[in-house]
Amino acid sequence: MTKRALITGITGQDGSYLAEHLLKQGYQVWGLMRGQANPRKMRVSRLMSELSFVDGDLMDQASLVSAVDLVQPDEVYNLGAISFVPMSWQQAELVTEVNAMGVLRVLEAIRIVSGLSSSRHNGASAKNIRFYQASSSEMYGKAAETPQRETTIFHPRSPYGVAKAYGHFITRNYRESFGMYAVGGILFNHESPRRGAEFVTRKISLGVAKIAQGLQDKLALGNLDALRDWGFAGDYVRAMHMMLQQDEPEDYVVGTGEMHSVRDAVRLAFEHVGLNWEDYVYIDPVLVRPAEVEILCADTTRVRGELGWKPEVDFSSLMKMMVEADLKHVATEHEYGDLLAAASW
Ligand code: NDP
Ligand code: GDR
Repeated sequence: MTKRALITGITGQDGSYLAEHLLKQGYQVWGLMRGQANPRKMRVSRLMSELSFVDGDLMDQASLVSAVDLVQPDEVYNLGAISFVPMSWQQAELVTEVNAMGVLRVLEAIRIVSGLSSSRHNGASAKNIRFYQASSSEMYGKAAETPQRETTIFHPRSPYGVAKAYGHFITRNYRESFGMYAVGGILFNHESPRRGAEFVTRKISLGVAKIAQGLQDKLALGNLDALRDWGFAGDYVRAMHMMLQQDEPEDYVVGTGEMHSVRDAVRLAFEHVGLNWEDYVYIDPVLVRPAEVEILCADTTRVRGELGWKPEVDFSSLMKMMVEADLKHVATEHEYGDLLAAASW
């Protein structure tokens, strides 16, 4: 029987890689699409003939019930979120609505469509629709230990991280309350040429490409000392899928287990085009966050040992891949726009 998957966040970085991965595995894939004539639909234009879309918004409970009812999925991947951390200080309530309450709404949609009573555990049918929640290493924030593992206590440092922690716990709670197959993948930063231009690796690769082609003089950045465990998005969507194929639902940390500073990322990217980063980069204090997450690094023992997952692309290859892709985009699009680049994936 062909499996059916519903992905929220289909127009995002991970949504596109996951859709590709699931289509290759023979799935029928539906993407939840919000808004009228969403311009970001272009981002999945390459997959248009194979993908189906269903209207819905994480802010709208009824739309999610209708979407789950229409698609009758075997697996739901909730990747939809406002994912840019700094925005969560400016629009904390909105970010909480989408990133926290949105998770509850998807779980409720699954519960309602599965015919599960909210007051009684009803085992077998509860496992029919499997649910993946896009949890985040931002939940660790100012963690008491490094590397961070599944049992490390959360100390989120942004409204985004707090909302993600709610999403993680409510997923676990629905698993425990209703016997749902519902898991949270605690994913560390993952990047690609499809990454939004506001995130630091893509900001760097785009900046380097424009500087190398004489279209930009300087690159403004914030905290260069922050340490992150950066991997390739295409690798991480495999882990999402694997998490839903296990006998028992479990949460996993997913990362490379290696950390690098923002400064390392900048140096590598500039080196790739034969330039010295110190001649171009300056610090803009506006880009320094109200409360920073200084150090994140994954303890990958369980994901490697129990799931058998491992990343294929290392940090240096990832930065090269992103710079190479942006050199091409910038060369063909002088008035560079993220959407135009996305259309040429
Ligand atoms: P993106 O920012 O690229 O994509 C976010 C997606 O969420 C977009 O498709 C957007 O759709 C959708 N979305 C936003 N608001 C709503 C809403 N109200 N209803 C429905 N959909 C909405 O994120 P990524 O692909 O990078 O990340 C995917 C998920 O993984 C996110 O939940 C993120 O928080 C989480 N995560 C990401 C990590 C990373 O390093 N990339 C690490 C850990 C977790 P639209 O086009 O309509 O705006
Ligand atoms: P992050 O990613 O906040 O970790 O969240 P981002 O790339 O935005 O920042 C990483 C680190 O780089 C520092 N930094 C800058 N960041 C940005 N965006 N722009 C700058 O100019 C800049 N200069 C320095 C930041 O301070 C930070 O320390 C990402 C998102 O995908 C989340 O949705 C996801 O949950 C986490 O990764 C895991």
